[in-house]
Amino acid sequence: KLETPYLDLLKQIMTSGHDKSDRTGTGTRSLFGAQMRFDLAKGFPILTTKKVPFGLIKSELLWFLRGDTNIRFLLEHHNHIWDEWAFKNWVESPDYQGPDMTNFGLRSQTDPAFKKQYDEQMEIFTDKILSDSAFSEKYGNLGNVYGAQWRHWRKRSGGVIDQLGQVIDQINQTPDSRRMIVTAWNPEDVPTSALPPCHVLYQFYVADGKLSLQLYQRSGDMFLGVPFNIASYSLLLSLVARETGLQVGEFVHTLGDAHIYRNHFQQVQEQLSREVLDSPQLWLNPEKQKIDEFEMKDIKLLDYRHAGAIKAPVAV
Ligand code: DHF
Ligand code: TMP
Repeated sequence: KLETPYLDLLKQIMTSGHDKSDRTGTGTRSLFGAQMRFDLAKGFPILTTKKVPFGLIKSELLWFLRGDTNIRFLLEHHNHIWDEWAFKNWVESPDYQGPDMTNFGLRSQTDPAFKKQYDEQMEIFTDKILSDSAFSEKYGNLGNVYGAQWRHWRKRSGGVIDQLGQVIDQINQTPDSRRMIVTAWNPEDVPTSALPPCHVLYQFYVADGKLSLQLYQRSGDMFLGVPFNIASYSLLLSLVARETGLQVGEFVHTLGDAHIYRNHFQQVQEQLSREVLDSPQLWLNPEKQKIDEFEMKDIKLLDYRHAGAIKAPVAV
């Protein structure tokens, strides 16, 4: 089955990972240096052992491809996966006058009274991002995250580089090139970023008429983030293959610190006990050729069967 490398890595971390404290105070079990390979010719590697919300993956990738870094676009698509990181900038700003939100991520998991206040403040915040453009300009922006680095990396001399656009030109013109790289890691921006990039760098490779992509991810939340990352990069690979007229090859996922948060252990056990199903197929509107032309309705999964969602708290 297509998702076996993922399930094997979960097991390996559970049995031989190092117990380690982490920035969020949650605690993890982790391994350093791991690789999973997915042959996209065999299907689309979205997990079947739990429901992975593909709509959220599509809108997040379209957001990156637009070069957008403001959560307003995500909220317009009912996508809340980046809310906490924008909210953090807001509640730490002098303009915020509401109840104290220090350490909201952990406190909202243990203190029901606080969680109520937090949910209220979050709703006020996201409503305001949608309704007030001046506010969203200031507090909806996550800084120079993926979209900015991929599509308009700032040059020292002024002007910008469209890294992804340039790499697509290279795939078309010099497919044997070993330099087809897009990097999101900009050391100058790391200190001011809401969350320094987790998926740091990716490289394309062409052989036998097939396009492959390898991602280097410095830090992987195996239960929550990584299933999204696998689907998201597999979709990116499929879109770039469409634009360049190549078949899809492999998605190679290389991880630095691959970890399972302690408060996800139970969910992981549940997931590993489930039956693995056949993966779905990806459908891309045949009338669309360029990555910038795709909209939500042009991207679909055919026959996505899964064993149902498993909820887990995200460490902020
Ligand atoms: N921080 C941490 N600690 N882990 C992450 O995976 C992570 N991911 C980020 C930003 N910061 C992060 C961006 N991607 C979810 C998935 C991906 C993601 C952020 C959040 C998530 O919560 N997924 C839930 C359901 C989401 C929903 O239905 O709204 C899931 O069950 O997959
Ligand atoms: P860190 O910056 O301290 O490594 O924390 C980031 C956390 O978010 C870490 O658990 C990895 C996780 N993460 C993913 O797994 N995938 C993602 O796409 C993102 C943005 C974060």
